[in-house]
Amino acid sequence: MLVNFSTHDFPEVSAEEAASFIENGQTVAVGGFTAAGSVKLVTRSLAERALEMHRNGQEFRVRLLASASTDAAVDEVLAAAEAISYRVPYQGSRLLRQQINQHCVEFADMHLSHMVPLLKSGALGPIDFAIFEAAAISSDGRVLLTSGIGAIPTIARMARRIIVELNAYHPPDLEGLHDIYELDPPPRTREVPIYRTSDRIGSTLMQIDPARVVAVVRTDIPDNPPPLQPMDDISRKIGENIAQFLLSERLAGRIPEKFLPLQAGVGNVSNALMGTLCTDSAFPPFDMYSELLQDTIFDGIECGRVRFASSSGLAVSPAILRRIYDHLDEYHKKLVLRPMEISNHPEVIRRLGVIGINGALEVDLWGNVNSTHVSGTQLVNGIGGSGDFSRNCAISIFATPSTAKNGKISCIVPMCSHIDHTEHDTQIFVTEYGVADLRGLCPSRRAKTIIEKCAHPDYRPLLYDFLKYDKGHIPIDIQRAFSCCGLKESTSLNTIPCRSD
Ligand code: 0RQ
Repeated sequence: MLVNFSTHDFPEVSAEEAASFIENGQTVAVGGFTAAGSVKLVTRSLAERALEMHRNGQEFRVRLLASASTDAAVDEVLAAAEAISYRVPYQGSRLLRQQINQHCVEFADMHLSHMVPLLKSGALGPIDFAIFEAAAISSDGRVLLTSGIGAIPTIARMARRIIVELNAYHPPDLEGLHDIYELDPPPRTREVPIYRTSDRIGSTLMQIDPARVVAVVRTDIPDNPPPLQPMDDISRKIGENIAQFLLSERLAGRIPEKFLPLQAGVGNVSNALMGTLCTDSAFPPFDMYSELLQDTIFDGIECGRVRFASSSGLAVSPAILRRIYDHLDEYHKKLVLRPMEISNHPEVIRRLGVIGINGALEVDLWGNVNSTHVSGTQLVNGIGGSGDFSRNCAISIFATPSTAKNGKISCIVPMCSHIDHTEHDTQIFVTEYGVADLRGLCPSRRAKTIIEKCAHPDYRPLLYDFLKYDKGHIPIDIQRAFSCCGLKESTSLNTIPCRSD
């Protein structure tokens, strides 16, 4: 067990004092992965400091680096104080999204697997402060991390100064759950020796330079991710369609008897469909090799359907996190938390033959996917790790309801208004209507298959109409795809009213 933290080892200060060290224009890198293990206190004080300085007519904004989305206490609170000038690589806050879409905050949308290599290369600039959460820290700089890891090992090593939120909510017997491993930069990068989901290759504690710890702030606040919607009929049907498809792949010998590890993306649909896979009695037990784990996976672990889960964060509700912490003895055998450099590493995803299941805003007839920008312009969250998995996994699935906004928008469109995942990186599409398996199909066959298997019946005639054009390998009338029905604002089928309303 880690040597207990002693107040004599590091300067123990209030959140206000810690925030007062940070200057306008500095680069602050925060730890955690989604709300899991996110910073919760110092950023609130930083926002208050920004507001105070703005009231006095002074500039105060920081460049904010994170691993993924964060607790509301980071993105939402700092955005409300107009204290963010720049942000990478992924976000999930409503307010920050608005500021990004209004050009008030510069945001670079990035594959999560690119974040750590870019940090190490120096391309994102120096880091003035790393702020991250710990369950314990020893005087020689050994750190027990909490429920989310993300890029913490790298930002803690690179930052000039470190602020630690020592959060007593996370129990000391978390020790053993983490597998901390950092890769050397090129050309010295070695292989990542993970051959099974449960392999551990690093250390259970993170080592930092204790001399750079300028503040320790005590807290006892639990993680508090935004609540997910309860499972609805559409998500249940999508989950059933995925389960049936994967079972038929196994029957055909394309998935081994013992199955392949699964990855599941972020959001309501993903949480719901994993709930279906975890409760479908016909579905065999499986492993998760994912970047985050949402609530329903833990029902699967507890009933034995999920054998082992590897992730960079526990993106779960407070009730599920409590359940995990109350049964840590059991979870130590079934769960590992890794840095995002490893959870999202293309080499491991490819080697393990992961089945990737991610969400989409819209999918086009040729197999391109838009996961990030409504109508091609308005950012929702970001690409996150969806591309890391879809591009490198053995079977790539994109799942979406066939329509959005109460049926007023088709999620199957003639051509995506923004493309995150190209036709070359996608294979299988699933909606509540069925499964379109595009592997090995030419563009025309892809288009017919997607309409037939996945589009909402109300939209099928409109979509079939686009197939009348027959010029070129990808036979799409680009002019019409982006300006159909004379709607000047239209960038895709999204804006064509389908029903009488
Ligand atoms: O809007 O929130 O206003 O109701 O988009 O849509 O159907 O609830 O789906 O929560 O599963 O999220 C692609 C955003 C789907 C997610 C996306 C509107 C819809 C709703 C959400 P409201 P749903 P989900 C691992 C991998 C990229 C990152 C990723 C995502 C809102 O899956 O961010 O996968 N993926 N990371 O009404 C206009 C359309 C729409 C639409 C849906 N065609 N046009 N609005 N919506 N389709 C995690 C990490 O990387 C950390």
